[in-house]
Formats: sequence, C-alpha cells, structure tokens
Amino acid sequence: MTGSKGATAQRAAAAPRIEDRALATGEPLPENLLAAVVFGSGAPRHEDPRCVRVGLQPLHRASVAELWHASGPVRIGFDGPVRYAADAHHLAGAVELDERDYGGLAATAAAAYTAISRFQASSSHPHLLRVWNYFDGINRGADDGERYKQFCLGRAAGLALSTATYHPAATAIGRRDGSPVLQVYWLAGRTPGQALENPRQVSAFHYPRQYGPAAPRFSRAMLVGGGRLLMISGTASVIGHASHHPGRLDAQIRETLMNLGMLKQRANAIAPAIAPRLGPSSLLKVYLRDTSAASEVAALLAEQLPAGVDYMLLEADICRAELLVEIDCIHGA
Ligand code: 3EB
Repeated sequence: MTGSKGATAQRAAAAPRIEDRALATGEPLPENLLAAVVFGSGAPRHEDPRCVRVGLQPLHRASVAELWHASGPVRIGFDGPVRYAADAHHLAGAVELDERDYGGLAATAAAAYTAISRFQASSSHPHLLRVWNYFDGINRGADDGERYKQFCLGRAAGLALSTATYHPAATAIGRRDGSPVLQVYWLAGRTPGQALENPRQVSAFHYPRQYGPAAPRFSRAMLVGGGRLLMISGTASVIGHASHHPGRLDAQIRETLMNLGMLKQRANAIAPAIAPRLGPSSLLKVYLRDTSAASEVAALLAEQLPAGVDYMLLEADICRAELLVEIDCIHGA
C-alpha cells in the first residue's frame, strides 16, 4: 500500500531533464525528447515538429541547443496552430505565427495566446508553467506603440481566456533577424506548478501604467515537478518596478544575479531539493544587447558566478531600452 502510494507521489513529482549542448549537423534528435530549442543561424535544420529554431545569435559558441528530455515515450500532436509533444507528466508546445497574417504584433500575440489558452484548457496537461516569447524589433515604436507593449497587450487579451489561477513564468526577448514571426514555446504539466514572486520586485502583473496599457502577465519563477526544478523568468536589473543602473553593464549584471539569488533562496525555503545558489546543474541564458561587450560580460560572469556554472550568451534586445542584459535560468539541485 505505502509502496504504491510512494510510486504515485514519485510519478507526480517528476521534472523534465533539460540539457544545454550543441547538436551536430545531421545528428538525429535524441530519443524520448519533448523539445529541442536551437539557437542561431548556424544551428542544424530539423523537420521534426519538436524542434524550435530561434534566430538569436550565440556569442560564444557557434550553435547551442536546449534539449528537453522526456521521462518516457512521447506523443506528438497538432491542434490548430499548436504543435506539441507530451510524456506522462509534461508537455512542450509551440506556436509560430506570422505577424503579416494578423495585422500587427498585438493581434498576433492575442491570436497566439488565445490558441494557447484554448489548447491548454482542453489538454491532458492543462497547467501552463513556463513560456518563452521571441519576436523581432522589441523596442521599435514609441510610447504605447512600442512593440514590447503591443506584445503585452495581445498576450493579456489571449491569456484572459485562460482558466489558470496564476501566471506562467516567462521570457520575452527581441530577435534581430528581421523575421515577422512571433515564436512562443512553453512547458505545461499534468499537475500545477507553484508560482513565486521576488520581494525585491513589484510583481510584473502589477506594474503601473507607465510600462504599457496591459501589464506583463508573468510570474517571476515557477517551481515544477513537485519542487524539483525551478524555472526562473527573464530577470534583469529591475528593483521595485524601475530599471536600475542605466548604461552600467557590470552593475546591471550584479543586480540581476541578486534577483536570481533571491528567487533561488525563496524556492529553497519551500522546496529543499532546490539548491539556494547557482551550481553546475544551473542552465543560464544570458541575453546581451551590445555584442561588442561579449568578452566584458564573460569576464564579469567569470568573476560573479560560482565555478563550473555555464551559460549561453545570446545577442538579443531586451524589452526596456535601458536594460543591457537579461538572464533566465533553469535550476535544480
Ligand atoms: C522585467 O523584469 C524584465 O514580458 O514576459 C522579464 C521576463 C521581462 C518576462 C515578459 C519581461 C517578461 O520586467 C522584462
């Protein structure tokens, strides 16, 4: 009796294993995979629906991939614009919509998130946990017309159809590839996650009006797999709701790492399997606006990160023009 109960608890607590490594040209995708996110124009092309190609250029490697390994056999499916792959616990989904088909980014984001909300509501894995959003020219446009704010407007409209009681963790980052495609991909679960906020920061969904007509709908982090995996949203040099240290890369990195540290501590306090600090199993994506600062950033991170912590460094635009760098993190033991 206790044995079968224990097995049930363990099944419910499974977390996907996520790994960063390059895929060689011609290399088949590993077996039992939920998703392969590949970065850069040099990344190999796969026709597999589980593959998402993101046009962000890696700055310290030729190509990198993030592999989401399943815990068993994978079922692949399609539902309208959504493509997905699922195992017994988790689902990876992706939607890629061409802005020219919807008349602007806000309408495109609304269409994407309407599709996601509808799909998730009827899915066997209904709980939206972690979402990445990539689109071109995130800082183009003035005031409320700035594309990031337009994206937030459409996302809010689409997510309003969701039945979820909390927001997923998220990243929203600008590509520079001139492609009119909004890319959204996500992790969802059969069981809910636990959303975390950062006491150093105002919750994004409570940001004041100055940041746009609709607040960004995301949580600062999500505990996944019964507290075995922490998925931290895109994190920048924001305290309260304000950007800090404009123009100062070193201070922005330091502040960003403090925000990440706070979320790891909070997670560790309620989920002891989560290490309170970054370690060799942490996966970082560092989004950097100024490519000429790549070696400076590498030096700063070598100084500020614990030994053995690796990261992807990607050329990208960040959603506020004054932010030079943003980091997101997948973090376990
Ligand atoms: C911030 O703290 C930085 O709109 O989905 C970080 C992570 C940011 C996610 C999003 C935006 C988003 O507000 C920007």
